Amino acid sequence: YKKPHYAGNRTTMVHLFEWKFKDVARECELFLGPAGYAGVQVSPIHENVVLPKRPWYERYQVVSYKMVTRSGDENDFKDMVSRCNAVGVRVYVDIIINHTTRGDLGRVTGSGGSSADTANFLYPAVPYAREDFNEPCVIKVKDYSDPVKMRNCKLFGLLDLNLTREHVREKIVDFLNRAIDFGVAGFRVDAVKHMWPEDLEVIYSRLHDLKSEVFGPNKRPFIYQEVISFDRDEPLNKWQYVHLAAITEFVYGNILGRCFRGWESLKSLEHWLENDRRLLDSRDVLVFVDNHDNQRDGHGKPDHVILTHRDARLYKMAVAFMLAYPYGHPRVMSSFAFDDPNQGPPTSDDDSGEGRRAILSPEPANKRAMEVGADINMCGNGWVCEHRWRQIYQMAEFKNVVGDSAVSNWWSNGHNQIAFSRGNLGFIAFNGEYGVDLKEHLQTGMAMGEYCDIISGKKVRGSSSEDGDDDDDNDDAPTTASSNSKSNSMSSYCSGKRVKVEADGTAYIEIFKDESDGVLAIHAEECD
Ligand code: LM2
Ligand code: CA
Repeated sequence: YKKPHYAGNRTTMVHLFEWKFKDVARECELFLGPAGYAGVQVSPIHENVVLPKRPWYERYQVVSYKMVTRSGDENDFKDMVSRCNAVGVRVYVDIIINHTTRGDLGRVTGSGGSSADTANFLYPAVPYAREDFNEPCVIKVKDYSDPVKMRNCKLFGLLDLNLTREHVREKIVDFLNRAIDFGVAGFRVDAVKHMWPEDLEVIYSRLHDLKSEVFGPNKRPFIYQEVISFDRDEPLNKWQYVHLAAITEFVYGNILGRCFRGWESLKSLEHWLENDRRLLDSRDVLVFVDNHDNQRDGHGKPDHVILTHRDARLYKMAVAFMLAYPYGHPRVMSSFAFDDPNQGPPTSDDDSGEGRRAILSPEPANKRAMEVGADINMCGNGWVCEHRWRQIYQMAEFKNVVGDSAVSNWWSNGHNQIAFSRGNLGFIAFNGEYGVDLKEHLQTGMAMGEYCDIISGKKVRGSSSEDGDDDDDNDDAPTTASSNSKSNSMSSYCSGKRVKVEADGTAYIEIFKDESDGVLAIHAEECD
């Protein structure tokens, strides 16, 4: 359950938080696939309670396992999964199996029109009734060390399912297997600390193999369990679940936040990830700089450690580090902007139904204009789309190119300027000093040649909209950024800094203190 089953050399997934499935499908074809992203995590797909003002978190309150949400219905979901798979982008679903809705909501209606009587534990569309839930009790802060209360009481007042019951297990497993049979590659499991490992083990073991037409025979789903856990001495911790499947590693974003905010030196990153005993093994974890929860916790708090798109310059540096240094399976966050941390996505704020779509409105006349090479950042309407930032998507490509080559040629100025290579395939340098330039001759480990920095710019290849478009409409698969030999042969230039690597592998590297980005990166596929 720890393999993500990415296609080809791909390595990085994106969380398209609250996107509509129609938009996700289009994003797979027009951007994620061509950019070399490996996967997409989508918001929960089961029917949820409809709450006043439509906060984002209503999707964490389950009414039934009908696949109808504001992201779309079952057909939209199914269509999205096959279209993303067709362009080599895998789909992972956020699943809420610990609970249903709050119990004090009375009679409610779900996003698919089903009703529930929460006071009486009745969810006829599943169906669930009183006996499917644990005895009501509420988890208080002081209970965080009590395994029984943590697993059997209500988290935030959310009615707690009794996962030891065969009926409950069946309903959950059927739901997950429907998603697997549509072609998803795995799941993010919500609130894992609040469930017994033994129950999860039974549920995972009953899942179907992944769809063999897409993944080949006998492949198990990728499962990454959300366990917010920082240390071994916590009574409930990630070591109690890591034998089952992968874990979302929350220590990681804290470390990168501390270092890139300057609370610790960047130099200390040289051995930190190998030596910190709070971290799980690289093969066991999903890593991220921020997620949909902790990007909200820090709202308005200047001492918050987690970096988000709001601290754009530092954020891009931290994400670049995540994608350059080999540790875990990285996930890039793609957010919508908010003033109120409860506020729902731009999609939900108008009653016309469509809402403000993330991108691509109006429909581009020429699909090819949307391709990576065009460097068009089309997101708007309140959608941040970090995954489309050049510095981020080109680092996802960097990670694909360097593969599993080792870290070498580590350099630092003793403080906050660092650099390292990934074999002879990639090299990256960071200037995390305030008010100090980085100007150094450094060993890049790379072959002689002139490289184009993928942070300050990109290799611009002959404009795709002008190449006499006879693009065959039957050919839906977009050309990928690295295999587009047609445009490689056309005139191309580097829109960013050039880095000249000498015969001995050294290069003169400059990152000035006032540059918009404090990082520079080159890899073997962006070379003249
Ligand atoms: C998670 N992981 O374990 C999700 O990542 C997190 O986003 C979910 O909480 C949580 N578990 C439950 O699935 C979110 C949100 C909560 C929200 C719940 C339920 O972060 O704030 O709780 O979804 O919708 C909200 C209110 C909370 C209130 C609760 C019950 O924010 O104040 O509790 O509803 O009304 C009194
Ligand atoms: Ca529970």
